[in-house]
Amino acid sequence: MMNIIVTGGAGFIGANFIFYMLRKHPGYRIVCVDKLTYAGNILTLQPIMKEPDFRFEKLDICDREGVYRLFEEEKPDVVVNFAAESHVDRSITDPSVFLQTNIIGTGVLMDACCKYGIKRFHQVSTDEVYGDLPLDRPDLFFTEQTPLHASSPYSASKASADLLVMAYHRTFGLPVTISRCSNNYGPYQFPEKLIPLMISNALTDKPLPVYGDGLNVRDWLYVEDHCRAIDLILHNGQEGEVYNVGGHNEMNNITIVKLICQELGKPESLITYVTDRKGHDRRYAIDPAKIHAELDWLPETRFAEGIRKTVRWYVDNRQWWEKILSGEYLKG
Ligand code: TDX
Repeated sequence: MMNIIVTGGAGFIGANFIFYMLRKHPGYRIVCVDKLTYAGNILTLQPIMKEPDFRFEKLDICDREGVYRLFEEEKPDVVVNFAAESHVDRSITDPSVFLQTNIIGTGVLMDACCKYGIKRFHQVSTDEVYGDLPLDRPDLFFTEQTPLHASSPYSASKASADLLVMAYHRTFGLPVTISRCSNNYGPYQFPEKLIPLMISNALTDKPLPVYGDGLNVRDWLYVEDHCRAIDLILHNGQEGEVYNVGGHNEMNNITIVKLICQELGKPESLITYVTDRKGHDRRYAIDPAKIHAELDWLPETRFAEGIRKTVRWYVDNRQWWEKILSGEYLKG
């Protein structure tokens, strides 16, 4: 039995994690904390809202009083922090909210953990904290020892939070773990990120905006594989450790966009090359050897299968993303 606070649980990975945990561990209690920013969608959680083992609390992780009150009420065993501003392009337009939520918010949560006691604080981080790798060195991968070298205000805020988490471990003995995942994809991803944006645009016959030459490489991870990795880390991971989660599944952007066109039977003439992102990272690639060796984790979903399932989900759940595009989802 565990009582788990999941922050950012109305967002993409957080919601998938909640569904995964409720399925996998009947009897566990999940308390979802979410500020419901543009990226949080309460409609995603509708099917579980009345479950006896689930509670939803609209709350900003920067709201110290609110967070402390919740800890007093719930006395959680574990906190998993998904709450973050996560879109690189938005961090280039306006970095300040990234610093606030991603760094200060993480600090508030850990202060609450120190004050009320916790068995584990898990920070969900990203491979972007390592910066990028060159395209002409396919032999190089990010390991947990790779120095932090963030490129965007977003990744710098996540790297800062990671440093803070390790500092709370060393200074206050907080039992922490960190996972650094590669690019996730799957159901419920907000249609501003590459894959859902391209699917929803293609389905509505809109242009498919590919940045620069489209040759940037990402290491794609099906969201459910990521959820399974976090579950393993919570149960068997070692305190004070960082685990990279990725799957030797590198693809460049243009290949993915063409695959989506093919899958949907849409013409490649929808593809439009647009101005490159500022400071655009060339390649991310994770070496997942540590989590494989220590926790016996490997990704199970091959990209061909995962992308097919994801495209199918967006086709079958059109109203989910149409309500986002129309803004209706913000009304709840
Ligand atoms: O319209 C687009 N056109 C395009 O070519 C968008 C939105 C993206 N891209 C490119 C930029 C990247 O090379 O696609 C690639 C993926 O872009 P994003 O989906 O924005 O993801 P990325 O920048 O790689 O960051 C993601 O992975 C790491 C998440 O957004 C982060 O939150 C996570 O930490």
